[in-house]
Amino acid sequence: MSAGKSVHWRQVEEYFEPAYEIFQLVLHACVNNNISYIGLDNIDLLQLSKDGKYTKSCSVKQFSCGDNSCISFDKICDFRHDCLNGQDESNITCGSLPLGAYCNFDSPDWCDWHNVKSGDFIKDDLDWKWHTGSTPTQDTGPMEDHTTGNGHYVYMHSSGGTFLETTVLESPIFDAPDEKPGQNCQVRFHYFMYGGYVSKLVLKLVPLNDDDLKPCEEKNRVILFDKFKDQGQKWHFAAVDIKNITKR
Ligand SMILES: [Ca+2]
Ligand SMILES: [Ca+2]
Repeated sequence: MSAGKSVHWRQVEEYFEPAYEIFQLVLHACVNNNISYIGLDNIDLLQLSKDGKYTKSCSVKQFSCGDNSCISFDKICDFRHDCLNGQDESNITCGSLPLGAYCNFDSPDWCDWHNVKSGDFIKDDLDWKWHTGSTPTQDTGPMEDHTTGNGHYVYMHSSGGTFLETTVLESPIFDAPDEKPGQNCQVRFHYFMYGGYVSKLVLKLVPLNDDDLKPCEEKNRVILFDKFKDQGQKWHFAAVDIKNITKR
């Protein structure tokens, strides 16, 4: 480009109505001499929504935030605002989830998760505690919850107890998703394991008897996740697929 001419990017918007269900777009570029350049960047394909506004067309594996942006489905209802407008965590998007399936231990408190007492198939010596701020014993537990830093979380305290003490936190009963076999569920959570006495954290799937909803025996429970020993003084993220649970 010769001196004195301004050089800048231009934004172009073209409107069209595709006549086919499957289509491509091609951009042909020609330059008329050897000192011309054409650059391309930030190509966006939008679609006309029912309210007459152009919105971003997201892929089948993406969630539309409704503001011309898309996020992956695994960022929906994970307590983080990935859409600028917060649509991924809104009541419209997450409000239909069953209590206990979207739980930050802030509102409502335990979301139907509860402490278990020792029973036929379970040994339970201690209790989970609902808490905010740092744990009572200095330098062992979280300093704050993972959601906002000001909210609640639950913890169990293992130091000072007898060897191999156990405490169990149990979810409410969930219905299997009404989807095709092979489309797995996933459970995601944050955990904090710090301190010399912490030994083990295990997440299990407990199939229930169809007739009386009694939990199955220990041998038929499925270990989805397990972690041993000190994992450092920080919250960790876990995402675990739950396979082969669908309505019959
Ligand atoms: Ca999110
Ligand atoms: Ca929380």
